[in-house]
Amino acid sequence: MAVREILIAPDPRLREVSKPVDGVDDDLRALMDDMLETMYEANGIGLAAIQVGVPKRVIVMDLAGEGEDPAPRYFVNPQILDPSDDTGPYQEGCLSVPDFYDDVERPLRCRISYLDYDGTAREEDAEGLFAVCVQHEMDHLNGVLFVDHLSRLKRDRILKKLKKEQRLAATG
Ligand code: QAP
Ligand code: CO
Repeated sequence: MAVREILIAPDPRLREVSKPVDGVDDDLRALMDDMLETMYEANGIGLAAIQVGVPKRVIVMDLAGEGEDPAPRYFVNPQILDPSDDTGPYQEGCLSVPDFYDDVERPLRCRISYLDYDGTAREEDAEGLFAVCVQHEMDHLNGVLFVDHLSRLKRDRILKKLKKEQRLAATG
């Protein structure tokens, strides 16, 4: 396993639409292992493959609270089925948008289908933080960031600040 570099917005690669995966093999499991290690090292709860520069429809997640046992989860070719009509706000962040957080309104519940770490097809109901996280990560697979759900003014401000930070970091 290895920690990979997380792409930071406005990196154009984060706008790519990720491609479905043929099936789950050892190479894909190695990618998922790296993604999980990268996510843990950055103190995240969810990570999409494109955030480490790999445009595949793969997500890892761990929603265990502090002091709880790790609960890694893997979603390959995930799909959202019948999102609820009722929506609610949740204060989101993103490892690719470091140190910015804001409320995003999304369906409160949905059903998801996906392949798991073994390649087994699964379906389950999502609500609460799980539903928020799945939808946030699914957005990444379509090149969408949580800041795209904010006003244009807020989004532009955040992306501009991130760009400037990276320019300053690069030039020392
Ligand atoms: C997406 O986000 C998410 O800025 C996952 O300094 C967020 O793991 C789903 C993080 C909220 C549901 C609710 C962000 C860590 C982690 C930061 C993350 C930071 C350190 C974000
Ligand atoms: Co994110």
